[in-house]
Amino acid sequence: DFVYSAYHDLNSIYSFMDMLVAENGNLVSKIVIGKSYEKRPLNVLKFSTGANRPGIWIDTGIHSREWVTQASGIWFAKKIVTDYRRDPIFTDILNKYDIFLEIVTNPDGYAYTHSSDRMWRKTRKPNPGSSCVGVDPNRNWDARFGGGGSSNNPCTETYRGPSAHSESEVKAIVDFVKSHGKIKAFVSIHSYSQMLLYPYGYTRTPAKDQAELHELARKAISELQSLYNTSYRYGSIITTIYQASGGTIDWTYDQGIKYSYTFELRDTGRYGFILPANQIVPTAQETWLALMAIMEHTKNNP
Ligand code: 0X9
Ligand code: ZN
Repeated sequence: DFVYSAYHDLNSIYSFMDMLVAENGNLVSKIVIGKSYEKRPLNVLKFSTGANRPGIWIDTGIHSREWVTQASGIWFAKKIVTDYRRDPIFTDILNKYDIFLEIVTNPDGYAYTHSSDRMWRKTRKPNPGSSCVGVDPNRNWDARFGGGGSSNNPCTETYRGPSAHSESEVKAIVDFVKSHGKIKAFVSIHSYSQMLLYPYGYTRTPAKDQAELHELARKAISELQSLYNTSYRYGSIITTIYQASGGTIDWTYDQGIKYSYTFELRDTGRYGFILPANQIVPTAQETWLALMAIMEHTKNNP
């Protein structure tokens, strides 16, 4: 049986997905939305109970070293198949919305964190004219691409890449979101810092839905804190963490997806990216409560 309280390599996570689909075929399917630079499949789990539904998107692991996020994504997948038809509030959500979950959003980077460098963050595409490898996939989106809080130097951790959507891992999500056309909430999960963030990262100009996004963030983190008393900060990216241009949720928000959020999961720096495995399940459990608040609000405000 799959061990949720341990970290797993890429093959093990991909096997988990196939197992989940094999055991819950009427609820879960696997969609391949593209290929990584190193030709790995970009797998998305689709949880669906009917045709033509609007969608809720969740991604984990776009930064490969943030291992508690992929591990939490696995736990969410299991939680979804467990709670459907058991938890009435969740059942109502999944009777109205499809959920799309990309657990390993940067598979080349994730494989590299196991094989070579546990602290690898970026993609693994070589940069012509540089010996430094990779692009920051959270600076690569067409949301004031090239603006403040992103770098044009391939040797930095925030290198934005040669052009917006240059990374196939990013472009695959862009194409998916555009072709789906009915994604109503988009949650991109990082670690660490214990924050729940909403747009914008590229400007201090408040998002037009700032008041609603702020109030929902407050509600979501209050649910999160209720389980293990973990405290979170919340607010816009630029006012709460730092300026970051070309980020995922600034792009999704500007595409019209109002409920666009980014989490920074545990901890606040004691262990940082190397969070002990005994914190995986509690982190996932508390985060799920915040996700439920966001999904329920999305459902109630169509
Ligand atoms: O710098 C980042 O990309 C994020 N922090 S992390 O330590 N996970 O790398 C924060 C950026 C805020 N998120 C978005 N701009 N979407
Ligand atoms: Zn990150």
